[in-house]
Amino acid sequence: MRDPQHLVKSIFLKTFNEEPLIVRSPGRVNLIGEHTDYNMGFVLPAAINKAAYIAIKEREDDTIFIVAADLEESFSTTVSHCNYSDKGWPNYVICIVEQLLKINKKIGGFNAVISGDVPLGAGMSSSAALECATVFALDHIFELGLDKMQMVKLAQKAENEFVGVNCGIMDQFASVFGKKGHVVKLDCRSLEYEYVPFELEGIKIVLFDSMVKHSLASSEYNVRTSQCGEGVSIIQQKYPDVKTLRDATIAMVEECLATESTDIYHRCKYVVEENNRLLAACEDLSQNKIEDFGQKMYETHAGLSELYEVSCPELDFIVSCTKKEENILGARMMGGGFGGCVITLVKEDDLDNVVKRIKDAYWNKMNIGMNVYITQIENGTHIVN
Ligand code: GAF
Repeated sequence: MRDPQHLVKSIFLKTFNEEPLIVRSPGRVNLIGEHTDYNMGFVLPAAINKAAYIAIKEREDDTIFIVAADLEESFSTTVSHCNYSDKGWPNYVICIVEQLLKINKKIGGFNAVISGDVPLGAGMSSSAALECATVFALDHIFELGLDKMQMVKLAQKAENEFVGVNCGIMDQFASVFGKKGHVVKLDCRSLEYEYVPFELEGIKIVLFDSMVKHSLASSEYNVRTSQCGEGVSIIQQKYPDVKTLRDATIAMVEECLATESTDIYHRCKYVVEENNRLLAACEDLSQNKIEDFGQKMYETHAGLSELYEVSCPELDFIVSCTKKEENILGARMMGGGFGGCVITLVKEDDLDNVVKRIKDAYWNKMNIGMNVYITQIENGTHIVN
């Protein structure tokens, strides 16, 4: 694959014959704290060495002309009559334009070339990365004066409204605020955050991609968000101060939900446990107890699979394979679920052999060739030229 940064630049120069601004916005991993963001809990993501790129420059007129470098396709519309495209891919740019116009930001026409190396549909937030690259780039060329948190919220709103997924703030936040060598402990209620160093001697973050892109992901995601909301409404009848699952305790969940629908009880139990688990995992990190941290990742997977029911046989199988490897410290499915990647912490010494054994086992059992990504933690959205 060609380097996407060079690709967007060379295609921009060739197509428009002028020098663009280039913005890089990364995909993300999340170490622990899954499905906690929209419940106003904590998450622990990091931006990675795979990113979306946009090369961009303003135009004299109000035309928006976008080229997808990898597809060799283009799309054009105007700011005054801004349309979505049947092709799909331009809409991750257009949905940002739409949000900016809604808040009365003055933007003009622009030329853009987009590309990236965040695998699509692998749960590494390729769409959030492109949306964040776009809002950052438009803010810069049209001097809109947005701060980073406003960009994150605008990109999240675009995803909610255009993609129709009631996602939380984690993916956009990680893409914009990521910091090299650090995970970000984000409190999704107050939006306060802390950078926690995550450069573990001899340990790599390795993603095993199940290659499953489940069509249920968006619809089931929205079912989960409303089940959590229903759980909160029931708990509130007895404990009015509970506004979100972040405010609930396990004791409250047991008292108020154990006799309710099993689904609601299980979903809420998982979320409250996961939030507590994340806080304990951060303690492990601060004391360098990485084995304990890894065990908590396994507990998260069990909760996601059995209580939250967002895993799938392929992800469960990969996690079961990792348990046989003494050089894997922890593993769990990552992101929304129903496919995508398993995130693992692997000791570097035996990395090649571990990867080979898991790839082989997956092929033998599922007849699927998997991709494996050895990630590094990089900085969030920034200008690269
Ligand atoms: C998806 C969403 F976009 C995030 O907001 C988050 O809820 C995640 O699933 C699950 O933790 O990536």
